[in-house]
Amino acid sequence: MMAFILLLFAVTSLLPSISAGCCQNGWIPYDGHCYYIGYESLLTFSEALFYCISRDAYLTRLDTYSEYSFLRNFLKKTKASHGAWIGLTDRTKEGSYRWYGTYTSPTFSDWGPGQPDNLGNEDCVGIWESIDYRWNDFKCDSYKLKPLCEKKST
Ligand SMILES: [Ca+2]
Ligand SMILES: [Ca+2]
Repeated sequence: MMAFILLLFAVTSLLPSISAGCCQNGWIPYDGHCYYIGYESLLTFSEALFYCISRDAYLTRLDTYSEYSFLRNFLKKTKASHGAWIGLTDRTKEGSYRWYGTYTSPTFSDWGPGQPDNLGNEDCVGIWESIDYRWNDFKCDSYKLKPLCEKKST
């Protein structure tokens, strides 16, 4: 018992040095950032933007493939989300996808088969269960997905 308590103490005292920062309750930590999947909400792209802003966050920008892999696996594992918006859109110029907020081009992509197809003018990107949690372009204002928010950890 004593050994267990000592071990517990050793582990908890190590924690602050392991994690680079802190995330609020319900937020998922990864590599200095915190993520939140609004499982309870089905929103349009614009609504998802506001959903994240109202939580001092932004619609997730996938800067690295490892960040994407982590989130994709998380969505797959929890299965509670059939799809989630990321902050990628070609609303400004058709075919030119940029991250919302920074207007930077993505450094990688993981489109599902045949996507993006801009079917009926689709300009907003989500990670979608039907294509094994890869990317699809959706209609921004008529399709509803869960918001996937991101912020820096504190
Ligand atoms: Ca488009
Ligand atoms: Ca599409």
